[in-house]
Amino acid sequence: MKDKLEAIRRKAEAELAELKEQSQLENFRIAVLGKKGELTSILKMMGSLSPEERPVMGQMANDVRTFIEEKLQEKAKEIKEREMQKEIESVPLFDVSAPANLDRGSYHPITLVQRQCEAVFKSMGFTIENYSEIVTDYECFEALNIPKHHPARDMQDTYYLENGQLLKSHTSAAQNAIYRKYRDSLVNDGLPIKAIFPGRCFRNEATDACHENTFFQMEGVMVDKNISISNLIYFMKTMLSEVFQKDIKVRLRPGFFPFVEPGFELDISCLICGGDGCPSCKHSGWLELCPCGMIHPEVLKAGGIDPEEYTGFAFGLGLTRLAMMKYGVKDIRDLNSGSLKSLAQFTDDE
Ligand code: FA5
Repeated sequence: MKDKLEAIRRKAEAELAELKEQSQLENFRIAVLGKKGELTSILKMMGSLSPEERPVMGQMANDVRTFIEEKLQEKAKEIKEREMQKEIESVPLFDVSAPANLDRGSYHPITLVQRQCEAVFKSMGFTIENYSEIVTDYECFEALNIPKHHPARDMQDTYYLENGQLLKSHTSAAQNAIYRKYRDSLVNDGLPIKAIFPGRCFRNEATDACHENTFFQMEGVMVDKNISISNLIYFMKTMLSEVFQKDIKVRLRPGFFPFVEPGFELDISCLICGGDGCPSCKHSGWLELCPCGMIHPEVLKAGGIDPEEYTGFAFGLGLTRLAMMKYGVKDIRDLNSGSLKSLAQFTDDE
């Protein structure tokens, strides 16, 4: 039995050295350590040993198991690091020193991702709406279940005009108008409301590598009978995989916004650092990209829609941050810099 255990240890070590993908590791674990695995089969023979031999062999079998488990963990770490490195290398980093073609104009990276997102949502039956940058307090806050003096207003300080209007702090400010525009076709003709509305937003806040005082968001809403969170997740995933043309790691965590219930934060793994942490993701490895949730009944009511009969989801995608991730722009402020030399690097994209 001692020889068999030693043979399993050596064979496992040699096989592990050859493995290259995560999926192969799981197959290996099952084949060696699983219920019907090689090591487990040997352990089943323990009963036939003499009482003196049993503890010695038991100890040896445990040592072999621990050895294989440790090697397996080392291998998993090595494969993960290699995959991350590959992912980082696949993102073309924004190189400010690269020679630029200034003979002809180019689309701004935000325009490029906005168009991509619009094309994806259009193909899924969404209409594209345009909305003013100057809005009323009612549109930006009150209609969204954020009354005067609500603490949620502190997160979205913006710039006010003398007549009491303001520069919109988020694209959600258009929600009420969209519900009112389409409520009749929803109620009378049974057509779902499916709309996206990209736009420039403004916030009176300090800037850093991932915050600007002027940035773009793209709001999306869908309202109909029986809309659920699964619909929301489906649309978000489809959009991200189309924009990045590959699988992107996302996580959903609870988030609070007075205009949705329940509310979520959808984060994507930072593509600048591959999830290790850098100034672009505030050293967390994740970038807050798209808060979302089920539209609050009060918000539907404010839009003239009966929340007893209809439900819906809403999301507020950070378009500027999406452009950063897509084009490997490390500092959000480069996007508003107006530097033709930097922006012209994207000329060939369209
Ligand atoms: C909102 O603005 C909500 N209106 C989003 C929403 C819509 C929630 C519908 C639920 C339903 P938030 O303040 O977190 O949420 O901003 C949304 C996204 O905009 C952020 O994830 C981020 O990607 C982007 N963003 C926010 N502030 C800035 C900023 N200062 N600079 C650049 N991007 C920003």
